[in-house]
Amino acid sequence: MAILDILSFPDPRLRNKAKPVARVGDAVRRLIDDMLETMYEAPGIGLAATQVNVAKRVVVIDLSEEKNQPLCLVNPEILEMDGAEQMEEGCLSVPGVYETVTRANHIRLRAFGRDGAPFEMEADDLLAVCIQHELDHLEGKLFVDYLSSLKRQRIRKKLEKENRQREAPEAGAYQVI
Ligand code: GNR
Ligand code: NI
Repeated sequence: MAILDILSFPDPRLRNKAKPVARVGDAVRRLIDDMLETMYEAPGIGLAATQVNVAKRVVVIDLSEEKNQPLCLVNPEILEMDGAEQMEEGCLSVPGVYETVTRANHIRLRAFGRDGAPFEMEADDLLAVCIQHELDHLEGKLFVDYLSSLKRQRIRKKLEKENRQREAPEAGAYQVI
């Protein structure tokens, strides 16, 4: 298992469109396990492969308090969406930013699991929102795309500065990690 690096907005690699997984073999299972470890460590309630710079249609989610109910979605497809709900969203790729987004509050979904078996499920509220947020990542879409361009521009400037700081800390300035 390994903790993977999470890309930060506005990294252009977050705009890559993920490709379907042909077969759930050892490499995909390893990716899923590394993504789960990375998500739990962050911590977050979901993670899409796009965020760790892997262009495959793989998502992990865990909404449980105890972080012991992982949900793995390979090649997920939304079959139905219903209703609307506003929720404050955050994203591990847009750290420190929380904004309200409107999404469907009920969905039906088909996907393959970690065992490679297909399944269908229904999801409501936070789980439905989280699944839509993760599926957007697989399309190269971020929750900030639902905000006004002015807000997005402000967020971009703030994170560009933070990303620069993180990549090249000023000479003489100790970085506490
Ligand atoms: O940890 C996360 N919390 C969250 C809260 C509201 C709506 C969506 C999310 S997903 C996010 C983790 C993440 O960035 N997944 O891509
Ligand atoms: Ni996200």
